[in-house]
Amino acid sequence: MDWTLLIIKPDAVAAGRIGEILAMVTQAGLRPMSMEMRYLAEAEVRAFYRVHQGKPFYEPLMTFMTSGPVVLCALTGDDAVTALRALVGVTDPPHAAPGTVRARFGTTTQKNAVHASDSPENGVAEVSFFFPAACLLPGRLPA
Ligand code: FUP
Repeated sequence: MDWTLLIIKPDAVAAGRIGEILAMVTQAGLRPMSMEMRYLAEAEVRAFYRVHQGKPFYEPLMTFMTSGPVVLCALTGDDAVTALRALVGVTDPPHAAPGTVRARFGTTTQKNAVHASDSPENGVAEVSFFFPAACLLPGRLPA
């Protein structure tokens, strides 16, 4: 069983898409284990996206990700990482397959509606970044 982190980004929250996105996620068999809606602090966003530091889109991404509330959602399921990435579609919404979350609700590479972990290792790391293991009972994170 994988863990994966879904973030419904400020653009999709502002557009009123939380319910539709969560419906797609649960209908795909993914199981939400912990969820929180709030603004992210700039320091959190900087740490979360640290692998992209120095890239031209990094500073604009900080501004965007702190521009409004997000929904953080820890998901589990068999092959949850692969299942969520398939449901979400590729990074650039115009290139995302029809029916995917980003095709339906994203607009640009930056305002692409959601984040989804890209590997099982990153899934555990990203869920742990936002949620203490105690919030995830009974499906505790692997040690
Ligand atoms: P993804 O794994 O699909 O979220 O995409 P990446 O890890 O490549 O990108 C990380 C974040 O940077 C995404 F939120 C989108 C943003 N980004 C840009 O804003 N501009 C770019 O040219 C590439 C990525």
